[in-house]
Amino acid sequence: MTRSHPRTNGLQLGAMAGALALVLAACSSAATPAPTAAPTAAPTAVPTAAPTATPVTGLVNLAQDVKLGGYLTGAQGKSLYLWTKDSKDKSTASAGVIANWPPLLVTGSDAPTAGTGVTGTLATIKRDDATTQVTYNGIPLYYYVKDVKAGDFGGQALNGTWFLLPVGATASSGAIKGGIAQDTPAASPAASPAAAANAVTIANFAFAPTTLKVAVGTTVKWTNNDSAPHTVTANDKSFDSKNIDAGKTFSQTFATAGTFAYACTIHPSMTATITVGN
Ligand SMILES: [Cu+2]
Repeated sequence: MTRSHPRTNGLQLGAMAGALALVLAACSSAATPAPTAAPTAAPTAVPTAAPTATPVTGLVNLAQDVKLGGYLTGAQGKSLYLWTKDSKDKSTASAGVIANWPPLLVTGSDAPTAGTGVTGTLATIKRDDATTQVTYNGIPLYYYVKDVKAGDFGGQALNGTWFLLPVGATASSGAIKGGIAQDTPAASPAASPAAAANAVTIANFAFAPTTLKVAVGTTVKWTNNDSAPHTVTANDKSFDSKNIDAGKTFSQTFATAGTFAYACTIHPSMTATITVGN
């Protein structure tokens, strides 16, 4: 029993501690300020991609597309094009044209620079507006205004006059040659083997034949012989193949009479018509 005292004291201390705890608890619960929402880190202005220090003007590089192969690119990997209406070392693109097809320019005394894999001759020509345009093997180079990033080549085969350039494209005797799919003339109907009456071939960024007349109920079959994908898309949206990859086909049965104009959504200059009659 000699330990009863300390034990009693212990209980008393315990009770006191308990009371104190209650007071503290009451006190603290009253005093604790409502938790303020942790301040979210003040949004520090995220620096937009810092422009690369002095951009190299007139840098010509090489990009690869699984379908089209290698083609020349300029700033930020954007596609470069030739224009078949130009001639060797001579741009004929007016101000109206270059509004959509900005020339690849260099400024001051800069010389164009070839990136890895770009063999051939880079040089410059003076434009009528006194700017200096880069040429590749004598071919004036342009961007397409609707291409916004690397890998875009919406200008390919546009109007049948603008083409991407592979390494090795040349201008000779004044003529611009060697663009991707430029120099293979569209198969003339006479030269191609008698096509089935319900078949359309897609080659060299064109439909052949461009007009086809079929009976109601006919299934027309398109075959993409190009290395690039194309679509068969009705102007009235009554049919749409979506992308037809290289070597693939698309079939559409025409159950009602009428004339159906269609185009490739990727290359709007590719147009043709199916006439369905009895
Ligand atoms: Cu197309």
